[in-house]
Formats: sequence, structure tokens, C-alpha cells
Amino acid sequence: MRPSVLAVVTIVLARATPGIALWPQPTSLQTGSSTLLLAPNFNIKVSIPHAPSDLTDAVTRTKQYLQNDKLERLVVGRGAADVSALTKAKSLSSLTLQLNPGATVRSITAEAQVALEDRDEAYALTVPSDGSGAVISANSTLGLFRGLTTFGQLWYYSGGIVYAINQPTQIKDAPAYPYRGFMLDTARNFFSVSDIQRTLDAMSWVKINTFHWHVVDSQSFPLEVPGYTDLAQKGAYSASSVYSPSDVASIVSYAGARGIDVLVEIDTPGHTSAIAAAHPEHIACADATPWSDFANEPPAGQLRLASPATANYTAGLLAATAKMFPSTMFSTGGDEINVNCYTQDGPTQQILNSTGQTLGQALSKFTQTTHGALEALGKTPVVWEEMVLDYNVTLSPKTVVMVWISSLDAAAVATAGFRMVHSPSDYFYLDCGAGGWVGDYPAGNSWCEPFKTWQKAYSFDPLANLTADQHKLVLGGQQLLWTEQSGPQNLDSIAWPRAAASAEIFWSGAGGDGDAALPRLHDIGYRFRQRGVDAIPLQPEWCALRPG
Ligand code: CP6
Repeated sequence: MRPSVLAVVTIVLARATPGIALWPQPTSLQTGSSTLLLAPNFNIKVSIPHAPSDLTDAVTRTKQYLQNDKLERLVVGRGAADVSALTKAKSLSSLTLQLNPGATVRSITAEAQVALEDRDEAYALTVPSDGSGAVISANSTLGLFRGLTTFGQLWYYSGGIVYAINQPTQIKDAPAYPYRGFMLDTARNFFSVSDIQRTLDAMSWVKINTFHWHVVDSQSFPLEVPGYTDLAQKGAYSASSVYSPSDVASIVSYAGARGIDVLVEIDTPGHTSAIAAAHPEHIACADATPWSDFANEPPAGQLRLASPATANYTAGLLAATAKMFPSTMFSTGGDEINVNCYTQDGPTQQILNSTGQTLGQALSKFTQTTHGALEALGKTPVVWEEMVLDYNVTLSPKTVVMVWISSLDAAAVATAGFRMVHSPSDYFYLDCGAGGWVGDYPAGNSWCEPFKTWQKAYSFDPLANLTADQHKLVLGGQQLLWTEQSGPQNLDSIAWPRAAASAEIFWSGAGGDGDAALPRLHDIGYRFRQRGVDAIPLQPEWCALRPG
């Protein structure tokens, strides 16, 4: 092919590629070439008797987004808003939401909190270009909510007109993976309920369905657990840096209404120094120095796992916490256990010697006690990968394993036969503010380096190094914000739009070419800002205004 012909073909392909800023990309998308206006009297009808209030609230929010997003698209190369052509286009005056025949009417919240294997987020969206009504249909209100989210991303703005390009649209969509998460650590630095709610909104805009709440850790215990209130009283940073049961309930219901399940984590037996403030009898090597001999970061302190009293106390704490959260999952942590802390601890050594147990056997017993208490409440335990790969801990085969140390560890977890959530530090850790704190971890490096760009996250392959038989073990994945070096001040900017990268991988099945995805992510970032989340720009505004 002569170069000039090649150039022409490339431009045509670039323009033919639907420029629609959907994120995540739907499984199946058909588009046309007409432009459609949103009628001034546009209405969303919920054709469901006794529609749940979380669905009607979602409809109200969607209408606000349609009016307020005001995403301008002024450039020929990116889809051409010729305002004179716009005035000639047909108008869409309604969108109808309907459940498929035979579907049971339940709230979005209820649908979002069922077990992952029962979650139904599929929907179909049809937007005709002849001016007749658009329709979203699904088997669940959760599916209708996902469809509404997509519908809200179709619209651009110019001179008071709201319009969609590349119409008509036909979408049939369902997630590739049932677990699409975002993890926030609220123990290193505290985040207000409204910070968390704003984050839940952002998550819902890219169809993330699980908020993994790493609520407590060694530095603070900001959760008020009924029956265990002394932990927060003595272990929180301050009386105002505590999540009360009513705060938890409002976070859980805010999440549920946005199709998000809250997976809480009480990290055990490591990362528990904060428990020593109220219960020093349960903590080994509390505040021991130098901290680096006893823990991966200060302050040191781990639960006395060999002690039956400590195991029972922990099981009680986990059960009481689990009752605050409707999710079918509960994480007991299990990462970064420091063996030296137990070797140096008199009470632990005494129990190990008198019972003739190894530390590994004691850990297994401790875990059976804590997981047993959770399973009695119908919860599926979730653990970090060390529980499977480093210790010979007996776990229920239903246990979900979070792979974090390296993406390469997924294969070993699969070989052990466990279902997994990809949380790899080499792709999905959002860490790195300005740098600082314990900057010699790992030696000679700031611990969060290298910074993981969104393109790096987007290049992650969920099925890499797994056999075809093992694919079904991949539940999904998530990006994670540890907060040793971040806080409410940079929450939006460190998380968004980067955390949308994994949202697309686990909804659409793959990420890949960041350059091709950038215009869509740029547009979603703009909508985020219009809706109150300070997503950072990924490129100069100039790029969006430049002819293709
Ligand atoms: N806290 C807890 C952390 C980390 C983990 N667990 C962590 C480890 C290494 C890096 C970043 C974060 N801060 N409880 C690991 C799961 Cl690089």
C-alpha cells in the first residue's frame, strides 16, 4: 500500500471507531452515524410496579448528570459538534427502565449484596435514532443501574444543547468478572464519611462493585464495634476519627444504592499494634524497637495467635464486626506476619513449648477459630496470599485469596486451588504521594516506587500464567490505596482517574493499549470533575481540542 493510501485508511478507521466516551467499554456495542438530541422535556420512566427507592434515586441522579456534565466536544477530529447540524437532529424524549419477564423486584442494594456467584449486573440498552424512546432492560435492578450509568456517558454538550453522537446505539453488556474493587486504608490516615461516600460515587461511575475497606491497622483503630468499643476509644487517633455503627450503616447503604458491596477487613494477626492500647495482653512485641526487627513498618505489634484467649477474643471481635456488614465476604487479612516478633515473645514461646506446636500449627488453629466464627455467620473468608503461600494454614476451599506481593503469585494460588482477587502491588498499588516517611523500605528505595501509572495498571492481564482450567478461579481484581503517604487531601487526585483502569479490565475483560483508551478516559475524568470528584487531567486540555 502506498503511504498516502495508508494514511487515508488510518484516518477513516480513527473516525469510524466509535468516539463514544464509555468507560468501561461494553461487551457488545453497535453504533450508527446519526446525532440525537436530548429533548428539553426528556424523562426517565421506571416501568416497574413498586419500584425500589434506590432505583428511583439513581434515576434522579442520572438526570442531574445529563444536565450538569456539560462535556464539550468541539473538534472535528474527535466527532465534530457542528451546532447547526445539531439543531436539525431528532430528539430523544424518553428512556424506559424495565425488568425482563419473570424477574423479581428487589432493591439495587439487595442485588449488590448477594454472593458474587449470584450477582446479575447484565443489561441491554437500546437508543433508537428516530426519536422513539430508549429502553434499558435487565433481570435485576442492579443491571438497570449499570445501564443507567452507561446511558449517562453517552451525552455531550454544546451551547445549551445536550446531544449524543454515533446513534443509534445497541448495547448488550455484562461484566467479565464478578469482583471489581477499590481498596481504601482508613487506618494510616483517617477519611470522613463524606470522603468515602464521594469515593463510592466515583466507583459506581465506572461500575466498580466492591469497596474493600481496610478499616483498621497498627497505626489506628477507627472502628467502633459493639461490645468492643474500647478498641476505638483507646486506639483511634481521636474521638472524632472514629466510624460509629451509624456511620458504617450510612456508608453501607450509600454503597448499596450504587451497586457496591462493602467488604470489610480486620487485618489479623499482624498489623494489630493499635489493639494494644486497649488490650496489651493480646499483643506481642507492642511498640518493640527497633521496629524494623519486628514489623514491616512502625509501630510493631501482632496478636498472640498461640493464645486460646487471644484467638477467642479475636473471633468475637470479627464476628461482632461482621454483623455490622451485610456482605457475604469478610477479610481477616493475614499479610506480613513477622516471625521474629513471636520468637521474642515470652508468652507465645511458653504456649508453643507447653503444647508442642509449631508457629505454623498455632496460626492454623488461630485461623480455624476466627474463620469458624465467620463461617457460622454465613461469611466467606477472604485472606492475603501469605496465608496460602507462606504458611501451611488449613483454609476452607471457599476462601478468597488476594494476590498482592507480585502478579506472578497468581499461578501458585491457582495451583493451590483457591479463587483469587488480583491486587498486585506491581500493577495496582496507587501508593506514592510526595514520598517520604520510612523511605528505606525496601532498602534504598521509597517503598512505593515505582509509581504505577494508569497505563501500567491498564496493561495487566488477569489470565496471565494461568491454565485454561484455572481461569474460573479469577474472581476479578482491584486497585488499592494504602494511606501511609496520602490522606483526604489527595484522595481524589491519587485515585482518579487511575483506578478506572482496573474497573475496565475486570468489566470488559481486558485493558491493553493505553493510547487508544486515553480519549475515553480523558472524557470520563471530565465527567468526574463535573460531578464533584477531583480526578486529575492526564494530558493538556489542548489535546482534547486538537483535530484528530
Ligand atoms: N499494610 C498492610 C500495608 C501493606 C500491606 N498490608 C503494603 C505492603 C507493601 C506495599 C504497600 C502496602 N501498608 N496491612 C500489604 C498487603 Cl509496597
